[in-house]
Amino acid sequence: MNGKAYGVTDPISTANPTPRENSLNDSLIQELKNRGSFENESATKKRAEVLALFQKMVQEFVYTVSKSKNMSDGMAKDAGGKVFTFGSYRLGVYGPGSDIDTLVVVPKHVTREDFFTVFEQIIRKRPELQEIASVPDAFVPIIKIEFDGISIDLILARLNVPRVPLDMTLDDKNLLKNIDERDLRSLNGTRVTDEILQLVPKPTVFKHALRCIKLWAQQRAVYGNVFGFPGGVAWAMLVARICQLYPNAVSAVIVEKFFNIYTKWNWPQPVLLKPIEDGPLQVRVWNPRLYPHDRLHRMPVITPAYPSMCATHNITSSTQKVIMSELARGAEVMNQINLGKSSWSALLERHDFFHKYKFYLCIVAATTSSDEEHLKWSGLVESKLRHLVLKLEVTDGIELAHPYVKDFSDSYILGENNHMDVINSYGTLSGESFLSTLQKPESGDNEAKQIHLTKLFVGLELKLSKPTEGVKKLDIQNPCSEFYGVCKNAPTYNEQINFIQIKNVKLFDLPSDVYIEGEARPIKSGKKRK
Ligand code: 3AT
Ligand code: MN
Ligand code: MN
Repeated sequence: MNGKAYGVTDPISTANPTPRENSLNDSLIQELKNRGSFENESATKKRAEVLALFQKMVQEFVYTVSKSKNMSDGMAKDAGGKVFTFGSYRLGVYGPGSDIDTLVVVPKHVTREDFFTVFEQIIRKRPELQEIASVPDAFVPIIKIEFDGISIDLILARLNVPRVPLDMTLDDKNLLKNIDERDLRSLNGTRVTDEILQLVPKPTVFKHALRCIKLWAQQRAVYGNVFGFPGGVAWAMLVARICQLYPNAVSAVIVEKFFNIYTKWNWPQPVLLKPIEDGPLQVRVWNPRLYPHDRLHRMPVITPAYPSMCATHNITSSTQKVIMSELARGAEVMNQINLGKSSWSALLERHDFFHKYKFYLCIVAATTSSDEEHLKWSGLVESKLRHLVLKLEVTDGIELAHPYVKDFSDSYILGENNHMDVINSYGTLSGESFLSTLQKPESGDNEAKQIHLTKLFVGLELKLSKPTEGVKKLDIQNPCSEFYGVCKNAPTYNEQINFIQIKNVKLFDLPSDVYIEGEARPIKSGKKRK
């Protein structure tokens, strides 16, 4: 150890790894490799080259704008401009399919409009450009591109400084003073990931452990902020805290302690990587003593960079139960792995969401217009699903409302069919015979009238009713109509083209596409399945 203390408490153990732990760690890395978690060297080298090229392009951009504002050549060159990264690339946990999340930092005299005109033109001139989509009016304005086979997300932060030199860092919170809210939001991703990496004792140990936990969370369907589960940054902070507590451990041990510690964690005690700091802005910093709203967070995981926020405010009572039961399963499998009775692949086994409930709700969002319109509508419905879960979990007779973390989508040519017939059939096994008579549109097939559909699932666990109460029928009218209301209240909702429906689907009537290749459907039988 280098003597530096990490985190808000002393470490639990500073022990070095044993030979057994080292060999367990080797088998973990091998398992990650087998599952394609790592990208090959040449692809990784290419990412670095593309980023170096973008650094040059950003300097050209700042130079061009500076010159157009009558700066001298020397001043225009000194104005600088710098690219930073965040997301999985910055955290070192990217795989072959990952994008590069890139932050472009520019001095004050370069505007956001310049970004979407001058910089966009510089990108468009490059022969490596394959696709480009700009969304200047998004919450976080963004340019999304495909460049030389790599997806790149580009966002902008304009700082209140005259120059952005190459050795600039973003850790100084005074940089946040007197800047636009969009610039603040854009800076946040890089500031948080940079701090996380500063706050772990051994970055490589952290990265490999995080790869394992991310894979585990995805396989077990507990990954995804919109659905009420931790997202990438939250899982990263959860792993980082364990690294602080065991500064000399190998990744395999970090994973084991991760399950051990979080199954026993005294929630809602927050997970912190360092003490929460004050700062120069008029913004709220997470503080449950001051803000009643913050007291509602069930499993708070707090971002280290000022202004600290809770990255897990979306967790509900149901998703907390699901997360806790997955953590318990993880701890149990880790025990077995330690006894030599199980393997890493068992830890990373796929979830059984579409096998384990008797009743599901299928939420169908449909659009009888363009693909783009449907993307907006289905995205909206998806972002509101948590509200339905929150209403369901306080409904009489419901023990648990478990949202699934992925959507499923299809498009059909409507032809002479009524859109309601399609929507009514969508999302069940019994509806599939009708749907199979419809044609799927070819790409570029824009003329024929199409219907686009997206389905989401919530698994329901019902409360066992007491024998004295008799069988009550479950009434989910209210949560459903409130959910319809929330979705249809959105300014983008258009009743001519947007539709929403919630249906009850029993286990054996679940549609085929929720099962992956090689996964057998649940079969009705008198005998109990395991
Ligand atoms: P991949 O390896 O790229 O799949 P990732 O963790 O890098 O995993 P993303 O590229 O989707 O995931 O996101 C990177 C960060 O960008 C995470 C989050 O801080 C931010 N982000 C992603 N989507 C949104 C969004 N819709 N609005 C605001 N911030 C977002
Ligand atoms: Mn990414
Ligand atoms: Mn991205």
